[in-house]
Amino acid sequence: MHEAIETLKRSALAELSTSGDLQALEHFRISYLARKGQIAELFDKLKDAPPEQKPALGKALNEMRRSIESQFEEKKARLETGQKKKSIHLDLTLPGLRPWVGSKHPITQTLDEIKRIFLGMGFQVETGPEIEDDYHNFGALNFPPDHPARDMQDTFFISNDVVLRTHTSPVQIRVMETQKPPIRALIPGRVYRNEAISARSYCLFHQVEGLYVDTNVTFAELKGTLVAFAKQFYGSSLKYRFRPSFFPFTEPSAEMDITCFLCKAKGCRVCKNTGWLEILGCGMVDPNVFQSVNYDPEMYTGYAFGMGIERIAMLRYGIDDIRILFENDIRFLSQF
Ligand code: 2U9
Repeated sequence: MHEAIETLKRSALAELSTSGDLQALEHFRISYLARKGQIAELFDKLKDAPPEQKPALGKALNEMRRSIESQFEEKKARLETGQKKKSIHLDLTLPGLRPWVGSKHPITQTLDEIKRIFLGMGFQVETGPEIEDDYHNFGALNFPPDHPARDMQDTFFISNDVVLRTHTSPVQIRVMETQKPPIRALIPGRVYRNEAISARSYCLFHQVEGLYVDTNVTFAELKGTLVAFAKQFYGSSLKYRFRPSFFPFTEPSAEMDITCFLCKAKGCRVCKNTGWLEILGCGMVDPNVFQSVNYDPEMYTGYAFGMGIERIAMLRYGIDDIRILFENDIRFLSQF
């Protein structure tokens, strides 16, 4: 009898699913659910079943009837309110959706190109922490105790002795603390400065710095390396100049300018009518810095350089507001 219950349930539900209007549904009701319908007929047979099977069979019959009745009521309500079962409408003639293709952020693209050039000259990428102690960010780099960069106005302090690094130079200190010369390191990374936010400056930006330490490293090698870099990055026809400058960690120090590629050195708003663009700072590592890392300044010399990536990317792509590089606006980013 269990089999008969199951068979009736299956045929009732199949018929219910094909009953497309109220008339067909009424036909279904009479056939299955009415007082003399197929379900009632099966209930009648219960009296002939062996007494020990009656409770289980009664339960199965009741469940079958409840299930069919509830689906019948549901279908009836749906047909009465004119609702059809929700279906997915597909218009196969619509044009397809164009998938979004991601691209690298202009800062990453600029950094990748700089890395490619210096890796080709034997430099190796090194990284370090963005939260630094005062010693690695300032002391070991020959900043005097009263240097203005140590001021709250310029540096984000986490505690008296802990800062958000203001440059990537502490990584070079860490590299020299753990490795012996020769060293050819390229250090890209995020740095933080407590400056008023404007079109020209932001509270964080990216730098890439380089350090080369060995015996007999000269300023001529520094110039040769940086000119080779600039020619690959900006084009071989550029003109360049080195101007004297000052940094606590290098002596002598210089800044490198190239002829303005925006106005072909005729003078424009970006080069402030000088025809020159400053692209990086550099110098020979100060002997005091070597002393901090226990390198003998009589034995070793070295050069270092640094550049701000935002500035280089802004010049390269003609961007006039640094803030847009940090806003993640898809209308801006999808242009790269
Ligand atoms: C060690 C020794 C020397 C890194 C250097 C510069 C010159 C420089 C600026 C460029 C634009 C910072 O982002 S910016 O504002 N950097 O001009 N950086 S030499 O010299 C070092 C670093 C580490 C141990």
